[in-house]
Amino acid sequence: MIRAATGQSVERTPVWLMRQAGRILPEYRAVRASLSGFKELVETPELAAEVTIQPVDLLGVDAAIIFSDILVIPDAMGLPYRMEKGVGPIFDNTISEVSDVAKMKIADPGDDLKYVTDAIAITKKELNGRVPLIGFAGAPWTILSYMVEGKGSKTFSEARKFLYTEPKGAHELLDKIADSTIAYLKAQIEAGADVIQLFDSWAGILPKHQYLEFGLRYINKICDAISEVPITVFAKGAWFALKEIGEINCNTIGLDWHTTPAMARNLVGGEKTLQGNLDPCLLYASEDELVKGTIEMLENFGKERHIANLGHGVYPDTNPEKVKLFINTIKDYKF
Ligand code: 1CP
Repeated sequence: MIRAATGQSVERTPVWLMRQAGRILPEYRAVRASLSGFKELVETPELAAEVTIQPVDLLGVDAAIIFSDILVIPDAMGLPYRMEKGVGPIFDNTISEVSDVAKMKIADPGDDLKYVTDAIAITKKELNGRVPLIGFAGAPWTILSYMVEGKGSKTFSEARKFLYTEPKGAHELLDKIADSTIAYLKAQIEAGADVIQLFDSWAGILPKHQYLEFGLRYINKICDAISEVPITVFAKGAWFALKEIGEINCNTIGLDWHTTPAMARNLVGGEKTLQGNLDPCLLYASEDELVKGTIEMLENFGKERHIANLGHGVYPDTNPEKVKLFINTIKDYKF
């Protein structure tokens, strides 16, 4: 995976799945059932390490991704979240005006996020070099969305309203999130993360000019600050900004299923690795259709500079056997 990310030759296409830890495995649910909730799992390094390694052992993926959440950053900046069963994350306090932004601090990873770096150190030791470990964070725009909205949303119109009504406050907040994220990612790398991925899950809801101003500007700042390990930018729905994303100081660009490999390659040029992008719903189709679609994806990206993945996180009700078929089809394919 590291060779694919840095443009070196590979014997086959590497594969992992976004949201591979948690969600689909009964073995994950068994660990989770013994605890008070999601937060306890994330904040207990030995258990976070255990569920991080499960997909490596049980599914055979070529990378592990540390079990955590993008929302640990607002938590460390002074906006705690809780995970409500059947609802998702809830913030009891939110950002609604510029004076709220001033109250946010820059996260200190050595203090506020030590549970993540401890989990990374334990995972690295237990993986013992079998596969690389991916560290991650949310991109500033997506993190701002949750801090303003206070929960998930279909439209994130409160967060989008904030960009129009408080543009100066939005920039101040995005800058604080970016600085917190840089410190956090550097701490993850120091603890042992081999690759970093930024998740900009809500990139696609902004018009292009706003995404360049409030989204990519801060992804740029983070990527310019991280040169220790390869970095992947996954900006979901941001097909309209692929050319600009191709100019960022990153190694790999994650793609959702709205983009064809040819379109993406054409827009970003030959210097980046592409990651993705099978429609996660194809895992609900027949085995024959899944194998056919997976091989088509491999052939369309080509052997070099591709890391196979889905176009977004695997859905919780996906049959793990189908996930194994997806992975094994990639591992067995000969170019
Ligand atoms: O009770 C539970 O088990 C909670 C479910 C859960 C899990 C397993 C949440 C709540 N987060 C996670 C783990 C998680 N989240 C990981 C690590 C494990 C892995 O990759 O398998 C990662 C990388 C994330 C990232 C994440 N969290 C994103 C970005 C990726 C994406 O899917 O777009 C986002 C947007 C979140 C926020 C979040 N956390 C959890 C939920 C339900 C949500 C979405 C809230 C919403 O907008 O409705």
